[in-house]
Amino acid sequence: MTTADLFRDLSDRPAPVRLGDGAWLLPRFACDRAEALLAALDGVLRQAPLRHMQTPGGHTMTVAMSCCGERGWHSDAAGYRYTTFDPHCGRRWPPMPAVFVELAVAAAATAGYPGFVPDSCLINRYGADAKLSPHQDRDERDLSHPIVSLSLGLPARFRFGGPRRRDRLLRTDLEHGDVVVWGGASRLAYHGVLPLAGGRHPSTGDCRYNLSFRRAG
Ligand code: MD3
Ligand code: FE
Repeated sequence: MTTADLFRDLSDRPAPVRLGDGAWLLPRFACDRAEALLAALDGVLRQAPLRHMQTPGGHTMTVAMSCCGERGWHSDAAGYRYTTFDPHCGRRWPPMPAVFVELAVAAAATAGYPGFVPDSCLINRYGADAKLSPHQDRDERDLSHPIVSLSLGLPARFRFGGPRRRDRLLRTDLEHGDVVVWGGASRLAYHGVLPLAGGRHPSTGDCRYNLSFRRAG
């Protein structure tokens, strides 16, 4: 490796940015693996197609979702829960690709969570105007495990606050290859995504993907 390669590798991966207590943004952490991650994602989505789930309140989510791993997150009129079978087809969720597990384990360790191994990956696809209203993630059995979130494609206007709904929301953009690790006191932070702005990304076209790696069981 030449000095120029070293310099480029360093500047390609800026230092972690602390977003909150226990929450770290790892800018472009996944950029060098993005094409392998997207190829693996394609394989998962052929087995478990994206779908617009129903909220318990009877609304249809604007974000299209699917899952892989031992457990998958599901929402319908009966509520939110993790399942070991895809309700859409009755088969197990597709296995989590090794490149997903490796990315999640490496990001968690970099952010100070060395024991983290995901058993679930929730896949969110944002088309034009898709959004996610502020919410907490608390359907996982043991909330001491962090959540590792990977953004691919078009940028998101992401918002996060504190453990109470009334806590002020801060805004940050999440871009292609960015990884955020949410643990500690930030694990129960309210967070959401503003409607996706239009545009085209060379790797994903007109959409954004978010993959969130969880230890659900
Ligand atoms: C902060 N997804 O799927 S990922 C979700 O961009 C979700 O699709 C968003 O919120 C997305 O539940 C945001 C970032 C994220 C994920 C989990 C968190 C932030 C979090 C859990 C606790 C605090
Ligand atoms: Fe969430």
